[in-house]
Amino acid sequence: MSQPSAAQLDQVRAAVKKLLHQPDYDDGSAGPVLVRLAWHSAGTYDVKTKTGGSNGAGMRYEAEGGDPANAGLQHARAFLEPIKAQFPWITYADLWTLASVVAIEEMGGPRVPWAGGRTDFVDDSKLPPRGRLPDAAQGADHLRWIFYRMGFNDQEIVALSGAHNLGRCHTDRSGFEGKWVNNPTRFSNQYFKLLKAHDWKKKKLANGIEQFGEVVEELMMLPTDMALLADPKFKVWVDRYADDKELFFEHFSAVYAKLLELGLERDASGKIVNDDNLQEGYKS
Ligand code: CCH
Repeated sequence: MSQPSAAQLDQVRAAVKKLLHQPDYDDGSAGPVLVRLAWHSAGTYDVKTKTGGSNGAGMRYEAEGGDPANAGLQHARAFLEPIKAQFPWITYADLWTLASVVAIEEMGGPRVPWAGGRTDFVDDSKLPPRGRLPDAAQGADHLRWIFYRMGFNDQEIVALSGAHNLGRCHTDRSGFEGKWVNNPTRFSNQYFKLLKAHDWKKKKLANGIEQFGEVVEELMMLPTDMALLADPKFKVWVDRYADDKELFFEHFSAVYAKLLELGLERDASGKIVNDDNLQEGYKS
């Protein structure tokens, strides 16, 4: 069998669309947690050592899946299991990343270019150590340290952070609590608007964790979200994205596509090169 065809991938896309509606889960959609799954699978990448990244879907195993930073993402993986069972030819690594771009688009966000070819082979020598994902209690220096390691610049950091339009924090996962925007299942630039509009005040939760809150709508911001406002170089992009939804969508699409490609090398035709571990169904 050669690479999965566009028609096959369309079947997977359709199945993901159907699965997004989850009336008994959070705000009624599996979308936000699927986006977080894909981001955490890719966001372990290190450009210097070429370790980490979405290839391999290592989060299925304890070494990566048990990282406290990944708490709660088992729900996202469980949502996708029936699709994997229905379409066994797709790798987990492709399914997780593809599901997130379907979710973003279905929630009203931009279409994100996506290409398949990731394998489920976990190379132990390339396992990302824990601590590669951002710590929400920190500030701008930490964000740069984490995202420069993946190869992103300041503009890209701010654009990616706009994903916090979606979903919420859960006390039993990260210790933080609440959502960033009023409609957390609709992709928009509301996060940037609210970041600027409200008078965010430090607030200590019952568990001792500090986040930011405002009294008007009972929304929240993480310390790292507030760092985007406080840092002049980040703030330039917060301002631009708050004012211009089109620009944000365009930049988000580009940077999210780049995130999902971290660690993959393709030839001019888009085929993954230097990978002997392609799943049987993907070999041409
Ligand atoms: Fe995030 N994020 N994120 N985030 N995130 C959380 C939830 C979501 C940080 C911390 C947290 C990105 C960047 C950062 C989503 C997408 C992205 C939570 C709550 C914390 C904490 C987890 C919980 O309790 O369930 C930090 C720090 C950074 C630094 O930049 C990026 C980049 C993306 C995607 C492009 C999404 C979506 C959620 C909601 C998940 C849900 O379950 O609703």
